[in-house]
Amino acid sequence: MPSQPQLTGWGLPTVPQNAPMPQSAGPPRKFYTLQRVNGNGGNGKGDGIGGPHKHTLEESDKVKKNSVDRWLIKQEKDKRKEQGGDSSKKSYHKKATGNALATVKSHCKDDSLKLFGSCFCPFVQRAWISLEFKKIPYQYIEVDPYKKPQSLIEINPRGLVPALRHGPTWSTYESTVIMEYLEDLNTGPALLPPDAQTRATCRLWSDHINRHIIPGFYRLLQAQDTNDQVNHATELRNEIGKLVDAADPEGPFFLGRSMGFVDVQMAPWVLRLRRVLGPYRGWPEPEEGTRWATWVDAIEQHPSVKSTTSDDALYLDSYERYAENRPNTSQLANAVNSGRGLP
Ligand SMILES: N[C@@H](CCC(=O)N[C@@H](CS)C(=O)NCC(=O)O)C(=O)O
Repeated sequence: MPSQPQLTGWGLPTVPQNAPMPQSAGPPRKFYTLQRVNGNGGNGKGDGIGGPHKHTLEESDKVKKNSVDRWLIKQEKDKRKEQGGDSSKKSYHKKATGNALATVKSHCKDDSLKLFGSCFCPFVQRAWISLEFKKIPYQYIEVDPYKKPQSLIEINPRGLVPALRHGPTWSTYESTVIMEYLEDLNTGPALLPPDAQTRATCRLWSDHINRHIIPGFYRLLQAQDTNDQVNHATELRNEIGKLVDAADPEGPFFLGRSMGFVDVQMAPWVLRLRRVLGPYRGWPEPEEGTRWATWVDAIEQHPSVKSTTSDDALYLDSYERYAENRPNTSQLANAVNSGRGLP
């Protein structure tokens, strides 16, 4: 029988009794005022002299209030459509916050290399960390991948972020392909090691992350049944355990002292274990002194990771859709629900 990965310091994640609830919508807002036109401009001349108005003042107020009500109902409906459910629920953010916002602002100028991204997206963060790590000049363009603007479709017909344009005509997409392309530019520090065999090992473990860890993360997050959550948490813990066991024993990163390809592939989900699976599914903090804790800490503290990370609330809000398994959340959520691989 194959031996299970030996990990110290893993506690089986428990399901939290008090998962965060959406905060209240705040104090009521006034969306309209009722203006009485009769007696001031009612004759159509704006001279303050009343004229023959078609309605009584009360009817006039009712007509205006009805059109405001219709507008409000439409707003609610649009919001519901966008969030796949209830308008009181949290939805994905459309603008970075914290350190990531500062990075967006310092990369808003036109450049021949353009990263089309979304602030909440972990696949985007992979490409973004790589650009920051290599200090390659680039322009960051925030897009809503659920609205799929033409500029995104032109690069990626499937309308997924990240997408990369380099030069006037060439473009590509898929986070791993983008990372490989940036590596092939041979600008700045390398993420892959020089030796062919160690490069292959890095690609093998990147494949493990994409094939086993990421789907496991979403299976756990989307599961609504408590038993399923416990099973998926165990599966995810085991798949992460295999990766930790394959890492350099000293670390702190996968291959040793510097951050590399496997670390960047994994980093966005390491951040989201704490910020998303922690609050929604009781995923435990790494136990101090373990190899896993050393790795998580090194990833969290790396300047290229920090500079592409928003404040915690952005992730908590943006993943509520997944944690409630709302309909129409995303292509990825649909794929996980129907047992298919990642889009
Ligand atoms: N395999 C793709 C996955 C990209 C992906 O799923 N991106 C999400 C945002 S995190 C997206 O664009 N979703 C749009 C949709 O579901 O329609 C990659 O590695 O780049």
